[in-house]
This record gives sequence, C-alpha cells and structure tokens, in this order.
Amino acid sequence: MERTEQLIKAKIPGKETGIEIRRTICDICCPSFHCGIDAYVKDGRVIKVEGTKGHPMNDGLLCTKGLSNREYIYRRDRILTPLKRVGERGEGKFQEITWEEAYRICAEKLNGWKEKEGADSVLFFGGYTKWFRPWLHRLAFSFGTENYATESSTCFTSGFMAWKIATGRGAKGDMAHCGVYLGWAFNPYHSRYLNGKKADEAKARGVKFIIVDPRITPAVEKLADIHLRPRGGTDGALALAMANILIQNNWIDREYIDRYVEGFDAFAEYVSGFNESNLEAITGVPYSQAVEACRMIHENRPMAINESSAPLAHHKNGMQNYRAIMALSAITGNYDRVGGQQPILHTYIHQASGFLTEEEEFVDEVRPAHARKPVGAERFPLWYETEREAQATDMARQILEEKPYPIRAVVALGMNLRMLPDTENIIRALKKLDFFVDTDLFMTDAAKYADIVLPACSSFERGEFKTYPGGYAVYTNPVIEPLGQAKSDAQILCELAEALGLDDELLKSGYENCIRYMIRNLSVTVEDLKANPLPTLVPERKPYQEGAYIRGGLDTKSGKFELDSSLIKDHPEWGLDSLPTYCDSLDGADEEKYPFALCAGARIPNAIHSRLHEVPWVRSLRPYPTADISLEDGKRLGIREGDDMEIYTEKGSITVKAHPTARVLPGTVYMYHGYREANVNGLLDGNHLDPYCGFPSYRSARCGIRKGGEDHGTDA
Ligand SMILES: Nc1nc2c(c(=O)[nH]1)N[C@H]1C(S)=C(S)[C@@H](COP(=O)(O)OP(=O)(O)OC[C@H]3O[C@@H](n4cnc5c(=O)[nH]c(N)nc54)[C@H](O)[C@@H]3O)O[C@H]1N2
Ligand SMILES: Nc1nc2c(c(=O)[nH]1)N[C@H]1C(S)=C(S)[C@@H](COP(=O)(O)OP(=O)(O)OC[C@H]3O[C@@H](n4cnc5c(=O)[nH]c(N)nc54)[C@H](O)[C@@H]3O)O[C@H]1N2
Ligand SMILES: [Mo]
Repeated sequence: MERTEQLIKAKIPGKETGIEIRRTICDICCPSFHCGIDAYVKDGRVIKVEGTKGHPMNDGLLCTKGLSNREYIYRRDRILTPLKRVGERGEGKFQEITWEEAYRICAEKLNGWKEKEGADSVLFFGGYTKWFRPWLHRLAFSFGTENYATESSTCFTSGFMAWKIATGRGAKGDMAHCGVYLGWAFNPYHSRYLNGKKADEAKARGVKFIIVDPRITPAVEKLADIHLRPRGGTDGALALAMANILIQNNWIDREYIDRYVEGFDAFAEYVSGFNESNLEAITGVPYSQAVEACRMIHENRPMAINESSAPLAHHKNGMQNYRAIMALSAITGNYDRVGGQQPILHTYIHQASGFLTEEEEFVDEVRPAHARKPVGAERFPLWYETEREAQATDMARQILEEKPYPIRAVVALGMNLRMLPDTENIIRALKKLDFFVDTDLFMTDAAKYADIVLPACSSFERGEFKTYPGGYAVYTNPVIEPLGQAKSDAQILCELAEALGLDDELLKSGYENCIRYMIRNLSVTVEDLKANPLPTLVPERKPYQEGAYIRGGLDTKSGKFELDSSLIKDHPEWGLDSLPTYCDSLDGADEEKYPFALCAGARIPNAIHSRLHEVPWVRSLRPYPTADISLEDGKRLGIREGDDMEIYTEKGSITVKAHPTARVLPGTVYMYHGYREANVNGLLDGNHLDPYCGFPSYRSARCGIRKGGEDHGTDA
C-alpha cells in the first residue's frame, strides 16, 4: 500500500492525507454536558470522532453514545429534502418539494387556522433537543399563542417546580464539598458518566455515600456505604420517615429552621405518621437501615443530595416525593451552603453557568396579551402557574376532545411518537389534526404522520451558541456542510417567521443576530466566541456565595424555605396538598392479573430514547429489546436468560428478551423505552399522571409477564 493510502487508512490528519480536525460538540445527551468533539473531516465527510482534550466538560473523554456520532449523523434514514405527504397518515409516502413550497404550504395552513379559529388553534412542540427552544418559543408567541410544549413536560421540570415552590429557584447538590452524598436514584455511570467521574473523586476523598435505589447498580457497587432499596415510587414515604427519625433524634438544625424554614411544625406532625410501625411495609426498607442512614447524615455534614430529572419524577406521586426528599436538606440546615444544596439562577437554556443571558426577555417581550390558557393549564394548574407553558401530556386529549378549545395544527421539531405514554392515543390525535409539520434529522414514525416534513441538520452541520456550568460559553462553527438540503432548526424557524409574515424583525433577522441580542450584556461577543474553538470563560461569571440567598429572603411568599407551600395553600381550588404528602403511585389495574411493577425507563449506557436504537454500532452492543426481572421470578415462571418474554398491561403487550438478574427486586420489571418493535410506552396509561405537574408515571405501571410471545426476529 502507498504511504499516503496507509496514512489515510490510519486517519492521520495533515496536508498529505487531506484530513483535518475540526471542533464541534456532541448534542446526543444532556445539555449540561454536550462534550467537545474533534471531528476528523476528509472531503467534506466526518470519518472519525474523538473527545476534545482541554474541553472543560469532557477533556478528551467520550461515552458510548458520543463515540457513535459518525454513524448517528449519517444514519440511513436522514431526511435530505423538504417532503410533502402523498400517502395516508403514517404510511410514510412522501414527495420531495422545495423549501419555498414547504414554507408556502405551512404559511397558508397556519395563517388559515389563525384567521378562522385564532392563533391558539396551533400548537408548537419541541422534543428532547433544546438548542432551538428560544426560537420556537418566540415564534409561538409572535404567532399569538401560549401553546408551546416541549419534552420538558416529562423531564426535569417536576423537580424544578418542587424547588421553585419551596425556595423560588432551582438548586443543585454541591458534591465537590459535601461530607455525605445522598444519592437518591443516582446511577451516573449509565446516564451521566461525567458525574460518575466526580463521584469517584468524592469517594476517593472520603465522602460517605448513601445510595437509594431499588436496583443494585454500578453506583451501589462503587460508592455505597449504605444502600437503601425502596420499592420504586415509595421514596416519599422513606424520606418522610427519615425526616421523622432526624427530628426524633434531634439530628436537625433548630436555629436554621427557626430562622429560615416555613411550616416546620405542620411538617413534623405529618411525618410522625411514617415510623417504625409502617416504614418497611410501605417501602420495603428496614427501619434500622433508615436510622443508620440518618445517623450517617448527621455525623458527616454537610449533606448534598442528587437532583433527579426523571426516575423520582416518573411516578404519580413524583413531585411530592421529591419535595419530601428535599425537605431533608432544609431541616438539617444544608440548603444554601457549601457542600449542601445550592440555589442556582439559570443561564441560557437552563444551564447553571453563573452568569445571565437575556433569553427570557427574548421570549417574553413578545408574549401574546390575549392568548387563551395553553393545553394542560386547566388540568394541571400548578404546572401552569409556575411554568406558563403547555403541558404536553394533555395534548392528545385536547386534540381529540376539543376541550376547552380545538387544536387544529401542530408545528413540531423533533417529535418522538414514543415519548409520551399511550402511543395509540397519540396516533389518534395526530391523525385528527388538520395540519402537522414535523422537523427532524430522520424519517421517524412521528414524521410519517406529518403533512410536511422538514430536514434539520445535526450539531456537526450548524454553528451554535452554548453555555456550560463553570462560567463558560462557546459558539461552534459548522464542521461539515449540511447534508442534502437540511438546515439548522433555528434558521428554519426564522425563515418560517418570515413566511408567516410575522411582525417580528428580530426573529426574522436570523439566529446569529438573536444571539447578539441575548448576550448583549456580556463583555464577550459572538466574534470572540467564534474565534475560540474551546469554551471561553465569561468575565461576568459569579462564584457561589454561601447563604447569600437565604439570608436576603427567598423568592417565596414567606421569604423562607417552604415545607408547607403558601402557593398551594392560597389555591384550595386546585385540590393539591401544601405539605409533601405521600400516596401510593401504582396505577389502578387489577393486582391479581398484573402482579408486577413495571419501571419503563432506567437508563442503559448505549441508548438514548428513540435515537440510538437505529444506529448499528451501538445497537450491536445490546441487539434486542431486553427487560430485567429478578432471579426468583425467572425461576418461578420458568423464564431464562435470552428467552422471549411477554410484558402485558391493560393497554397491550410487547415481546422482549428476558434478563433474569440478582440486581432487581422480585416483583419488578425494568424495560428501556424507545424501541420501535417493543414499544413499552404503548403499554402505559396516558392518564396515570402526577396531578401536581402532569408528568407521566412511566415507572409505576402494573403489568404481567409470561414466557414466550411473538418472536421479533434477529435482524433488529
Ligand atoms: N445512556 C443514557 N444516558 C441518559 C439518557 C438515556 O436515555 N441514556 N437519558 C438522559 C435523560 S433525558 C435523563 S432525564 C437522565 C436520567 O438519568 P437518571 O436520573 O440517572 O435516570 P435513571 O437511569 O432512569 O435512574 C437512575 C437510577 O434510579 C433508579 N430508580 C428508578 N426508579 C426509581 C424509584 O422509583 N426510586 C428510586 N429511589 N430509584 C429509582 C434506577 O434503578 C436507576 O439506577 O439521563 C440522561 N442520560
Ligand atoms: N417510557 C419512558 N418514556 C420516557 C422516559 C422514560 O424514562 N421512560 N423519559 C422521558 C424523558 S426524561 C425524556 S427527556 C424524553 C425524551 O424525549 P424525546 O423527545 O422522546 O427524545 P429523543 O427520542 O431523543 O428525540 C426526539 C426526536 O428529536 C430528533 N432530533 C434530534 N436532534 C434534533 C435536532 O437537532 N433537531 C430536530 N429538529 N430534531 C432532532 C430525534 O431524531 C428524535 O426524533 O422521553 C420521556 N419518555
Ligand atoms: Mo429526560
């Protein structure tokens, strides 16, 4: 082989090979990471990816998902041109059209409904990807509606709301300085591996770890000094009993409570009902273990607690359970302190970066004055009161029932058909729409129901502004041209504003100009950021100041940490409890027919929601949809490793491969979501929702299992 050929084969960058390293970010998982990527580019194509050394997030590391970026951006089903549906909804028959034609149809349909039934008859929806959200939100407002809904109807917001009603702001646990870490539903080794690294460092420093998880996970094995194993969704009862133990033993901070905590007496009285007599029966956790955990909390202060965006929230009682857990921080005086729970102000798109951007102004300055309340506002009034946006879990219902008013059209970016529970109902709703436009990288099952499909480009093909924890900002440059005619979502939204004839000059002036507006109060400019391939430290970043927020008075009615919420007390008509009360989370299905608890969602390292199941390299690591059951249940039902197993609920059934393991509790089934051929969300009840925030109970459905079922083949 020629030398040059050899060098090309080895992917060595340089003049001779024509291979260049260009920097971008991975946007496959959580926005707080979005690791730096070195893309090796030859002839306009990415041929290899590596983690960027010196990047403040990942410093050269990449996880399984990040390493799959090349296959991900070149997935076979990338959409390359705008498309118009020619077959039935869902059939997947489309014809290519031009961008002009696509925008013309969108404008005619959307403006048509706006004229006929008002702007609220159109709903704007964004899936997991967050980078375009300020543009989508502003577009909805400029169009004249508050009907803006996102994936955050199922993720993060529940916990954020719990914090807001208690303290007025979000918060995060300061693992770097704590003495004891309460890792409640904490397994970063599968879901946030960079936090796993931080946990390893804390462990090496001698931090005590209490892990609260029904399963035996890598976090339990590597970190736990104490492992509490409550049955899923019984966490509230455990937290309340722990509060009771802390109070009974006087392991609380009286002075702090007197000064900064509201509602302690009512809370203390309520928690006295969770004690030695009932804890184990409700949760499965022996009382003595809960006492040991409380002693550890007391003896190793300060205590930081894991913030949970999903596993604690995905239960009917999720937000209340979360409030009960966070109350432990207040009564032990660990809120707003170094090594405890620290209040945060959000920078751009919910990052805790320590400086402020004008993103809220960007959106709010065009908030429509006379819009009707958005989807879900009536059903989830606390959600609407704190979030002021639509709750997506009520979307299908409102489309189908037309109450309190009809929704005729949906403008979606990255809608996954299997994000919400009860897929059949979502399909019925999409079919009922008069007009549906979806924008995605891939020809997804949701896109197949759309009238118009628009091709979006990946993070490798666009320039993007981002901020990171630690005071950083970055503005990436595209590393390759967009594939086919794909465009960046933000560009699409700005052009759509133009096509709709909206009176919004800023939005119509394009992405970069909008960023200039949002960072106008920072001393770094778009040009500075673009010139630096690594994130830049923003001079305006402010370090955390211990106790400043709580001493100055919190943004709550009482100015204190509210264990007993005045916001909820002021609204008895909502029918919600002002204290973090506990109730059972499982749905009402017949216990005899459906004796197992189904947890649909605990993360697996090689998949993220709907997207990576379709990427061959990561799929090969776990080729089949697989569910974990206990060894005992496997034995009892004659189900062995790799057997086909049916999981069924009142809604239907799916067939998966069985994985009996000592890691899960008897009576439970763990199944990851997002699979086309084994859609666990199709088994879930769309009305089994948390009344406080509207979140789905993905993790507390009743189900049955049996050996056998349909063979779904080996070519998945
Ligand atoms: N690889 C990968 N990483 C991801 C994702 C992904 O899909 N794949 N998704 C991203 C997203 S969107 C999110 S929201 C985060 C979520 O990330 P995490 O919050 O880490 O979510 P999980 O892995 O679902 O749950 C963490 C642990 O909680 C336990 N758990 C489940 N139910 C309960 C319960 O009721 N009580 C208690 N105490 N523990 C419980 C599980 O057994 C699991 O070990 O992950 C992000 N990272
Ligand atoms: N059963 C069950 N269901 C769950 C959960 C669970 O634990 N269990 N978790 C919930 C949680 S926490 C979350 S965060 C959600 C995940 O939310 P989903 O929105 O379901 O997440 P994804 O499937 O990753 O992505 C959605 C779509 O966005 C597209 N997309 C990706 N990048 C871009 C882009 O740059 N532009 C555009 N326009 N589209 C893009 C993808 O191709 C995909 O079709 O799922 C929720 N659903
Ligand atoms: Mo999430």
